[in-house]
Amino acid sequence: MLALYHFDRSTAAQKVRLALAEKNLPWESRCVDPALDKHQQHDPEYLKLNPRGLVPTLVHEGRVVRESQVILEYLEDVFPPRRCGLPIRLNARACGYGPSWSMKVCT
Ligand SMILES: N[C@@H](CCC(=O)N[C@@H](CS)C(=O)NCC(=O)O)C(=O)O
Repeated sequence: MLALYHFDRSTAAQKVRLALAEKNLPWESRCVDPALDKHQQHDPEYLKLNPRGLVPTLVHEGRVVRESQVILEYLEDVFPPRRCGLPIRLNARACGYGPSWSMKVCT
């Protein structure tokens, strides 16, 4: 299970939520409320996960991943994008990348 420590207004956490949604991955929300009267990002329990007291933090199968960019790379490695059956080069050509058939014929 993936657990994401985050709060709604955090743009760094938003990137991670978008990646989770794009990959259609189920995840548990662990809200870290930074409100002035709460400061949950400085709770001793949370600081054990993220000593800098920042969100987001992802926990997956006991692994703690910090820094939004690192989390995005982790998700890409562990849950790579699904590809359809075609080889990658064929896929790319079908999308209009690479030399097209007509260009090959004309040159
Ligand atoms: N480089 C970090 C930045 C994380 C960051 O600055 N998070 C902010 C929210 S966007 C935060 O936790 N702020 C709480 C605080 O400063 O106490 C990342 O991308 O994960």
